[in-house]
Amino acid sequence: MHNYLVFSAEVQAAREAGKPVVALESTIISHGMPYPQNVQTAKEVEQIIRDQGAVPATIAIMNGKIHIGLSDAELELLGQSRDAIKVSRRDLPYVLSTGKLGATTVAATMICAGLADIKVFVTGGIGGVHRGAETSFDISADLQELAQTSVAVVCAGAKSILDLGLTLEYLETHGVPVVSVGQEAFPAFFTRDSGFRADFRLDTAQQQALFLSTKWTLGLQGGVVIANPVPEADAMPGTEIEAITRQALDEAQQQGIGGKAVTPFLLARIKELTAGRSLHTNIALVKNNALCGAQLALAYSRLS
Ligand code: PSU
Ligand code: MN
Repeated sequence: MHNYLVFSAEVQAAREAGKPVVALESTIISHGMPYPQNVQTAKEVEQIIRDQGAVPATIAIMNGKIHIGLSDAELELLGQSRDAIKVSRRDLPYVLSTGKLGATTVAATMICAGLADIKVFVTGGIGGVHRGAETSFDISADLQELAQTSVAVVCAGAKSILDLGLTLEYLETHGVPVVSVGQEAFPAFFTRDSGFRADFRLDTAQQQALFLSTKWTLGLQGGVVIANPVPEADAMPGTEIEAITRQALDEAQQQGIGGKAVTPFLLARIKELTAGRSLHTNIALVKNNALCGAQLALAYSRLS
């Protein structure tokens, strides 16, 4: 298995020194944000994690290897690529065995983090149960991964392109705890309040770390959603984002967009329809999550 893992020098040094490492996904770079803001954001997010005293490990698939930690040149390659494959659990063996360039989703990043023994992973938003899933059956593999892979996923909740009520039901069924930070509400990515409550509220990194270690010490395998709301000043108006989301969903249906193309299509359309303001919010919330995730990784490593 370890033949597939390649660690950057920085991550390798952290492993040897026992320093906490924070995983970062790469679909957000290749399919979630435009160039050059994607690469710029990826670098800034990594620096926020370093400034807290942890080590960032952005994960991607290159030349038949799982790269844990990318160089600036590798981030640039991924950020500029037009044909990087969006890699979820299903896609991993294909992209690895063919040597193609792959950007990992939440699900695939969790798998790779698990293989590399990284317990905390920072992203923007998780995938979930799509609106209309009762007919489309479109449920992100992220949820099934959270059910089985023991990695904490720090995010700003999930976008309301999804059916957030059904997403939370699915997570409950699979025993995935949803923990919110600083509030009771489950956040909705662009906005702080989805109208649904998270299962638990744990405000400090120490509390969150104890929660993780308790779960995993008990042998309760699987992930934890650490839902950290977007800062108030960077949030978008809820009514505006709902109208735009409905329009993007209608367009996806009219154009017959299906399968793994759905989420990237909706993300790109929302960005266009908000004239880039959603991108500002997206960048702000990922940075905010990096701070939260770095502190959690530090607190968790102090426990063990
Ligand atoms: N939601 C976002 N931003 C993203 C994604 C989801 O707000 O960038 C990406 C993540 O990589 C996530 C993936 O894991 O989309 C989910 O895709 P799908 O719905 O096809 O499972
Ligand atoms: Mn899907």
